[in-house]
Amino acid sequence: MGRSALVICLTAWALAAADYWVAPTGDDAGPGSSERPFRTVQRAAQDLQAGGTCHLRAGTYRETVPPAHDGSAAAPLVFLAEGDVTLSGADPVGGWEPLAERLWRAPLASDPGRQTQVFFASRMLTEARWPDDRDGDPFTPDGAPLAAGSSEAALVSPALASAPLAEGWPGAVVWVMAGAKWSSWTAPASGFEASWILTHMNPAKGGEFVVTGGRQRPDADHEWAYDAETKALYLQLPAGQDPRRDSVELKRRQLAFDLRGRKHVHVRGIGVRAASIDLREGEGCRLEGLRLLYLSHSRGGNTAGSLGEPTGIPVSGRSQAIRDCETGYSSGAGIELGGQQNAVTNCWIHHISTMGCYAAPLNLRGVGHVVSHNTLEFCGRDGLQPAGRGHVVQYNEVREAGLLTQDLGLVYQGGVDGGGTEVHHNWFHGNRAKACASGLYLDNCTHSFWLHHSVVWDCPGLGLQLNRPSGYNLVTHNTVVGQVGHWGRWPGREVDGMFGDLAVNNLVSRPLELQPGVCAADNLAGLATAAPPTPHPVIPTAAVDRGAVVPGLNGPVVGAGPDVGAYEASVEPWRPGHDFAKPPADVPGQPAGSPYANLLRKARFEFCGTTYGGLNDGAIAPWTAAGAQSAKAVFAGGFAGSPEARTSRLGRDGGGAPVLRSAWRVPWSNCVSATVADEDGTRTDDVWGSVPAEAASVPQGRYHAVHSRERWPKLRSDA
Ligand SMILES: [Ca+2]
Ligand SMILES: [Ca+2]
Repeated sequence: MGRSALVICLTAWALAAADYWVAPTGDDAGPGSSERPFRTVQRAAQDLQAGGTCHLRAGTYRETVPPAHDGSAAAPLVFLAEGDVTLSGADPVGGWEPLAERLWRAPLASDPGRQTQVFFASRMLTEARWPDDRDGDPFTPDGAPLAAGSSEAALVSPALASAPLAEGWPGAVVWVMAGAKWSSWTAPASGFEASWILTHMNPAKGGEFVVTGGRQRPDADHEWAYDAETKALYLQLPAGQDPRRDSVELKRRQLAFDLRGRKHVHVRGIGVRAASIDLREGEGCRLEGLRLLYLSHSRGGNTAGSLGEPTGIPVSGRSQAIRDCETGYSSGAGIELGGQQNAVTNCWIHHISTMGCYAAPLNLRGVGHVVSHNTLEFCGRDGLQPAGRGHVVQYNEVREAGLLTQDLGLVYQGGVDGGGTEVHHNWFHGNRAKACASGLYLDNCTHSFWLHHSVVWDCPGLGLQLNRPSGYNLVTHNTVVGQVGHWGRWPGREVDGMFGDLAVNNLVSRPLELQPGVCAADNLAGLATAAPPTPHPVIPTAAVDRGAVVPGLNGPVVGAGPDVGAYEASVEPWRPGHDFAKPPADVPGQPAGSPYANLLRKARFEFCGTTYGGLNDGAIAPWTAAGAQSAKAVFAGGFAGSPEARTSRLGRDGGGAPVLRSAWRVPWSNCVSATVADEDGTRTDDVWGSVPAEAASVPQGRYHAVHSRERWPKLRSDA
């Protein structure tokens, strides 16, 4: 048998896997053929094998689909919409009777829980709350003002005097946005378990709150409530609207597809409503051309910083892809991307984090993801949080963030080593936070990012913010309408530095304010235009050919030299964001890398091992103890008080390093010291780092110990 014959056999086998059809008018007792389709997708999913396709005819399916089998890379398991298909997490509610003017009641046997939603004529309604929501917009909380005397134990407000709450309190949940307003917190009305965020969210500092649920009855149009005593759902509608005429739906299922642990399952063209899809711990699954609306909802009850549960589309495992999808309306995240080498491409993700917490349209963790050509907009807090390491974040447009919170960025991350994450060719604009509204914002102890060729505008705080300590962050060829600056958490301490940071060839509308130790050269201040970039920012004549030639950092160059800023004159301008009409190809998932990046990952020590904002990867990976090689423990007090630290190079800022407090629970045993040679072998340094699992010791000659501009080629003096 020749090679060609073998190929034919494999193809024939792939085609042999049975296809199934499903239609709302079908019958699960039938064969699931095109002529006699099944009625449920679940039924088809039981029998569907690798290489088979489940064809969904137009209509609404109210079920959670757990495929029983895996596909393979060559023969995926496919769920394909044929026509307008919706998988809904909600069920119709009938049996409505009028109680009083505009108030309606229907029997409901059991409490639908804190994650439910009610829809009337496809509109999402509001769970009964005080004060009432004035406009149906979750980004205007319409809360009661907190007065002096408030604390996490008791909320004080003069507005309470007129609240009809005496019977409504039991079981109610309070949502509070207070203090520094980094995040909301929620608690049962009877009490709250204090956590870290309360020290900054203390309601004594003012803010607002809303009381939801409990035994409140609807007292405003478009409010609903469930009452366990009468086992009934209550609804107030505007005069003339009738739940016996238009449909009422109640969310009953969290998932449309449960793809946890599944391999090579593809879902194409399907609409999902009031439900999500779980892609954790899988491999090679692919969501393509989906429209997911109202994917996550919760009233909370014991939250601070995050909802404490998976929200949006949770993804882990490896080689998973979400592309050409619309994902909208989540009280938590849009997509939570963990695991390895997963991709989100050409997606439109909007109206996210209506709870006002650290959930974002895209929350990254894990390693080596690609986030390309997406539009992320209308966010309670940040637009994108790139925790984890080695990601590529490119050609995205991120806008309209900070609608509920303060001190945030369109891209925001604190306390991680990015391990070479590259953020490039993006537009970041429209931060609406009332305070500290930044564009690109790497908060304290964030290291080893490369930010390049992005444009930032319409951010009243800092356009680009690197909070100290900050290390090995490369900032090159960006156009920033606004200021580039930094803020230190521990002023006056030598630990509070910007070791290894670099800023080159940036076009900025205001002077750069960075520490003297930062290698800053060939930037142009005062020239970035305030106009939005359509199709790209105006490139000032003074910026043309004016940039430093640094191989590996410049983009395409026309003329005598690279232009300063994100765009090169005479080169076809790039445009970020999603385009469903002309979807971009899948992109390779590797950072290009810079010769100037820090190669020793986690050479600085962060808030590792803690759940800083709930966003860290929670581990010091990829490092483990060096064993017999040279492992040493540094105890509370950290580098500043340690003789070993004082002789170290990487991981400190010419005399210091981040002070690590024991309360941060850094796994000290992972820390090692080692002696390494500089790249060219001319200098030997003691470094502090941790040793990766794959290496028994730190090999010599791989690591940059560069922190002075003398190493930089052809840099002119700064403007
Ligand atoms: Ca109300
Ligand atoms: Ca509102």
